[in-house]
Amino acid sequence: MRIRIAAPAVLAATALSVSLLAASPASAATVRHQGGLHLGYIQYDSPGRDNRSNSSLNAEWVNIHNSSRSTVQLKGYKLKDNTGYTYTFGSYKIGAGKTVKVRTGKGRDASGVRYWGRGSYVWNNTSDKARLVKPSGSLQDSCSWTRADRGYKNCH
Ligand SMILES: [Ca+2]
Repeated sequence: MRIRIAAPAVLAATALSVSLLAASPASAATVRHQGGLHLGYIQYDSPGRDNRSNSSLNAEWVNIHNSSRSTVQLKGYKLKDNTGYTYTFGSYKIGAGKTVKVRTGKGRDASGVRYWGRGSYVWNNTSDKARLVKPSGSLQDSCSWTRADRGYKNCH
């Protein structure tokens, strides 16, 4: 009789631990990046055929978003792919709540947009990992994708 009463208690305890496990990935996501500076949307597969034209190269881009409450100076921050290709920011202040887009091709830097200046694509269409590295060399944020992401990834 005692055993029959104990069984529902075990089930209840199991259900509780399952709900705790289900909650943990969400809390891990909120602390994934430090200081509010993080990778946002990434258009890793340029729409249309990869013909290496400058407009196609510039249709491949990474957004970096500042969700902190203060302006961040990006000078010395690096954006890296899996191969080791690296874009290093010059002096650029990203305001609180603002986004800066780093396009792969050539162009004139302006507010909200930086140009890597490459003559070939950087982000692999099948799978790759973007890394945002601090001037100190430590990792600020990273985001990876696979073919299943269909050309576009939301890393927020
Ligand atoms: Ca690409």
